[in-house]
Amino acid sequence: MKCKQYAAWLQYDRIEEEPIRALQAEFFSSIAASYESEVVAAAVKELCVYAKAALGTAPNRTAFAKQDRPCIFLGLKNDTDWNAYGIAAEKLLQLAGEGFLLETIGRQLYIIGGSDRGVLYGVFHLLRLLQTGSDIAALQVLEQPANSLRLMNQWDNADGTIERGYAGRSIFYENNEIKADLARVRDYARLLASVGINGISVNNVNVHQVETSFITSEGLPAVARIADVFREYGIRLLLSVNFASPIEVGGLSTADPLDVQVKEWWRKTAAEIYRHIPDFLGFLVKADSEHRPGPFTYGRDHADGANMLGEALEPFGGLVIWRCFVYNCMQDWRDRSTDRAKAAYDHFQPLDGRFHANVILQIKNGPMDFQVREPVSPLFGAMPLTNQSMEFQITQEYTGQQKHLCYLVPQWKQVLEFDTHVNGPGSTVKRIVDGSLFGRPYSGIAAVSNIGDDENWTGHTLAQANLYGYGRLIWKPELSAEDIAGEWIRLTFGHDPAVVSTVSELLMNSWPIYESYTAPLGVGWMVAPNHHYGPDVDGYEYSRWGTYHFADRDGIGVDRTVETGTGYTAQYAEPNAAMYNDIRRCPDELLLFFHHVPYSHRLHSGETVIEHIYNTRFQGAERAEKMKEQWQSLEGKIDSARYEQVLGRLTEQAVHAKHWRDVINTYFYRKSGVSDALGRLIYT
Ligand code: GCV
Repeated sequence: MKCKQYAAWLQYDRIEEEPIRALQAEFFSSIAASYESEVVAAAVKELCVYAKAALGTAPNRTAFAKQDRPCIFLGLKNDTDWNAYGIAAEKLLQLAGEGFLLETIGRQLYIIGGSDRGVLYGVFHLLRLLQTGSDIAALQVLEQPANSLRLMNQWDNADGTIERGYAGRSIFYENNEIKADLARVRDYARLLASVGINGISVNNVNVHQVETSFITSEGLPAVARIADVFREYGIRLLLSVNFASPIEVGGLSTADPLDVQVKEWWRKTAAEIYRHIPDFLGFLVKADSEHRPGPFTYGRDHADGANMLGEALEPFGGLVIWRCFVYNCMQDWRDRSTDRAKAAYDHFQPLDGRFHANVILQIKNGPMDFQVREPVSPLFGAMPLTNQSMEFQITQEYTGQQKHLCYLVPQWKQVLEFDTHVNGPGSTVKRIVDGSLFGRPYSGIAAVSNIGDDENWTGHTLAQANLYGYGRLIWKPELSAEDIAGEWIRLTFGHDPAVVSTVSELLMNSWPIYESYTAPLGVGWMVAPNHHYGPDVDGYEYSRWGTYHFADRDGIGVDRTVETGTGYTAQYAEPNAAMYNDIRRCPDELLLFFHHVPYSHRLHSGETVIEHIYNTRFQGAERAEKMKEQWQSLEGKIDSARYEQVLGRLTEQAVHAKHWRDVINTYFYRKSGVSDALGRLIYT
């Protein structure tokens, strides 16, 4: 029996209200499927798991035929004359691909998918509805996912470590091998499918030696075992590949993308991959970034590199997902003209129109690197002739490493809603990454996973909300962060109103609270080098990474204006360019990202910058302490294992927030010499 932490949001708690349980049990008395496949089998199995746990019943599998008895019917849009069962033709017309229809007619429930994945998503949605209070006798739901690619990126290494992982070791690998027992991977696939994820890359984008050989005939049989497990849940496999593979495992002397032998090597490699994994989704590539090999070595550009791989995968329908996280990581801090934020746009925008149809550029949400606050990357929408996808980071590298609570759905939501204006008003990021703004054939969203082999998957039990929320948001970006939180809480902890409202408040306040005691006003970093946990204001100030705040005795911030700064603001379309460029109109929360200002500069909020720094650090630490107390009010309402686990994390957060407060306040007091107007304790 797996524990509650492990079950995450698939608790399937027994329905206690007798009439509701009896009604659901009636529907669940039999299941009939008009289509058989591995994925439909997973859907049926899920219904049975729910029936056993929540209703205490075991459904009969019956032959698919019209009948008068209560029944759940599963099938594909095109495999049955659904009109004959009473389903309206116009509804079926709206159904496509991975969408689903849930409809109750009398005592029969229909789950119809545009494909077998659609059926599976329909089942998980049904179970979500039943557990959050919907009436099974009155269901009328039609859903289509907004994004066609809904991807998870693992940064797992074959040695069992996870780059930027905060929840234990890899569930995929140990001792440089793929684990013999993939039961936990299957459980992960089930969790991912339950929120609509349909593709996963299973190795770190920094592809080291062992993982480079995953694409060889020796490596592929083991990788195919992972693909087999994910396939059961409709999830297709991607691999991160090493651009220098032709040299490292192919015996060639070059990886030049225009070299005939190199092209041939990749073509043969692609054929070999598809022999082992016929539904392989494609390659994820980090090239010419942070010392990873790439086309620059041969005087070629990113289009040359990506297209060469695109051509190799094309005959098999595979995709190349090429990351835009490309910048100079050997910068000289003395050089004020180079701006890391400009790099992705500078490298990629001029290549618009040159990428093959099966190449997608994967762009991090911000121009720097997953900070607690960044503007949206100006590359979104700046390449109308190119497929673009979003990269979010669920793993909390810069947002408290799953020791601090930081519910990230509100941040992602803000990014997706951002209006780039690239094609006039309404050119939101969500319409760029779902492909609709420019009619792109491939598009979608990926995120770096936050799971490991910790019993609760995510280190901090409440960080499960980020994994859940990511899937739900990218399926339907119209959902609010609060609604997603509410769903997750009910599914995870049940319906006690005190639990629902307290946990919701904790989640919804957590991002602003985390921001309020860490780096201020969008300036970023101020974390300890390498591991990135905890404050070190100058930790990166004189380093080669291009991540500076430029604080001196008079002021702080990065001048990215056109007139006196790096000119980064010009990468945005109007009116965003002018808004960010104008110190009077730049939003407070991003002020220091765009402008270097004196500490006495007055924000729209009415506070000066130094007052804001002190005030928010004091408030942030206090609010972190309060979060712990709020959680303590739930003692006895949540099982002790999860209660204690979260309490431990919130206790650590409260202590650590004070450390952040004091380090930042003292730093700025020492730099500026400005005392706190309210006379609070700042260490000198
Ligand atoms: C996988 C940041 C992280 C690195 C990560 C890199 C990337 O720099 O600190 O660990 O490497 O981003 O996204 O490629």
